[in-house]
This record gives sequence, structure tokens and C-alpha cells, in this order.
Amino acid sequence: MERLTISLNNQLAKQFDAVMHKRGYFNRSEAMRDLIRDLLDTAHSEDHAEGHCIATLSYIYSHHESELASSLTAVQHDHHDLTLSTMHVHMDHDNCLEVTVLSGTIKNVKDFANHIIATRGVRHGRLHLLPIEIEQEQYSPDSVLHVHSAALA
Ligand code: NI
Repeated sequence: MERLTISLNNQLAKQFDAVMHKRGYFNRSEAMRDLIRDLLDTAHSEDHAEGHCIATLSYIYSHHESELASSLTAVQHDHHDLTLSTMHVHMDHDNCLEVTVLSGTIKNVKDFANHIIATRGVRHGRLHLLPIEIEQEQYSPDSVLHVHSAALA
């Protein structure tokens, strides 16, 4: 394990501690590790658009717009290779919340998410993307491929 020492001015350190405690971190190291993991995942997904990822896409829309609901379902069927599962929650009288779990190349998942988020009537769209490494092993020529995946760090 490497030890890093970082210098922060007093104000930045105070603000960091305040947010850290509010978020439930007990020490700076764990908070810093999560920040670094976030940064590495973001950098990785920018550099490896053809790499794989697992992701959740969440968004809200009005259930009174019935054409919107069916067009969102149609887009998901068009990309059934990317969409693993979708959970639909009837939030209140007017609004639906959907959370879709996606898996595929970073580029395809981002394109799909941007398409949904940009759809008229879709609000508060957010993609949370986690790059993963996929290894494929084939034990004998006629056996099925075994796929192993792992989060990066
Ligand atoms: Ni609903």
C-alpha cells in the first residue's frame, strides 16, 4: 500500500471534511479513495469507448404522455442487446420513474442513454456508468464461451 500526502488550503480542507462527514465517511482516506475511483472510471470511459461497461440509467416521465411511454419501450426493444432489465415505478399520480440496467460497449451505452435522456418529455435523466473488464475463455473449440467480468478497482 502506498501512502500519499496531499496539501490543501485550510478552507478547502474544512469544506472537504464537512461534506465527507455529511456523506457518512469516517476518514479522509476512504473519501479520497472513492474520489480517485470516480476519476479513474471517468478517465477510463473517455479513453476506452470500445471497452465494456455496466450502467444504470434512471429517468422520470409523465405517464399521461402515452406515446412517450410506448416510444421509450420501443427504443429499449431496438437495443435489447444493451438493456438487461428495466424497473418501472409509479412514483405518484402523474410521474413514472424507470431504472434501466445496461451492459455493452461504453460508446453504445452512452449513445443509448443520451438518446433516452434527450427524448422530449424525459426529465432528470442520469447515467451511472462503471467500466468493467471482460475476459473470454474458451476451454475447447466446441464449448461455450465463459465470460468473466470485473470492476476495475
Ligand atoms: Ni408508471
